[in-house]
Amino acid sequence: MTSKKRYKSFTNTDELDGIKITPERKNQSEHINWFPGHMNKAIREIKAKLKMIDLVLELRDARAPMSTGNSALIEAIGNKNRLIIFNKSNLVDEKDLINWKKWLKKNSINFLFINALEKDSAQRVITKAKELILARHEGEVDAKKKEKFSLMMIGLPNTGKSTLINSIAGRKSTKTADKPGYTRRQQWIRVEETLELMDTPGIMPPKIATYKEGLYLAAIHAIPSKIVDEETTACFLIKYLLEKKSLEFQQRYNLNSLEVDYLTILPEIAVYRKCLIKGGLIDYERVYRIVTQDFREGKLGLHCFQYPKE
Ligand SMILES: Nc1nc2c(ncn2[C@@H]2O[C@H](COP(=O)(O)OP(=O)(O)OP(=O)(O)O)[C@@H](O)[C@H]2O)c(=O)[nH]1
Ligand SMILES: [Mg+2]
Repeated sequence: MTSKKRYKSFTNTDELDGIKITPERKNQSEHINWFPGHMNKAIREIKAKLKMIDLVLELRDARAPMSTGNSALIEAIGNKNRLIIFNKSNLVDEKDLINWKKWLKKNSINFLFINALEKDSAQRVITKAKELILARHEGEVDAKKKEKFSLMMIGLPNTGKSTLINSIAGRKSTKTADKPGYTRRQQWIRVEETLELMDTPGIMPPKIATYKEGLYLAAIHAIPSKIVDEETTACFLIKYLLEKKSLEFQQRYNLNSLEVDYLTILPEIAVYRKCLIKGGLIDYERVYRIVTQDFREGKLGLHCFQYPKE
């Protein structure tokens, strides 16, 4: 719906000062949190099923490898064997991937970087999962004859758990959507006689450590816009891309310079993408949506918010 309040005059950029526009203008100590009741229930249900599971596949988003971990989930699975899968690696720069792989190897962590939409990734997950399960049973009588593998998919919302299950199964066995919190209940998916997978609802950490991490999670869409609005997410992203001097960002919106304040960028994008309404007013909501969506689809370059700790 069009409301006067949503639009600011393009010709008078001073008006921008009048509106709530940046994280700075909000309370910086503000905490971002999203932990609806069904997530608590989902943790209890994971614990209840662990006995039947050979290996837990923990899905994370490769654009925020640390912030998409969840200590509450790790605690819930206890000492169950775990493989960490960094999904959406097609949206991450090769250099970042190399750094992370080095760090993970050095720390003896079982991991894979994948793109859940690809068949080849699904195959790599199954091969590695079976390898880890058999290695744990090594030395046991009949270990090599283990005939049935039960895997459980866990992780934050929207990390691609259901998508990976469908790629492994080779059919649409569970529903997916670019909507955090889409899967609401556990579901077993039988891939073949010898392989079954459990889909689970995405679970957030009960407390997100810092405001910045909350913004990373909003940017990759692990948190819905009803919790962090698109204005906050888009302004954070624009500042991040300016700081990184992203040429893809500059080219996509035909920006004059990256050496400017992000407030200068908003009208530029609006003009270039025709987010204007009668009287030269800017539809800011549309600008925010375009930037957020383009970033999530990798159209503003390949990025990773976090670097491995030395
Ligand atoms: N670019 C890209 N998109 C992906 C990848 N994997 C999943 N997606 C997309 O991410 C969105 C979320 O996927 P889902 O599989 O529904 O995520 P989920 O982890 O099951 O989410 P919840 O059910 O909310 O916990 C969908 O739009 C997928 O198409 C990937 O490797 N690369
Ligand atoms: Mg799901």
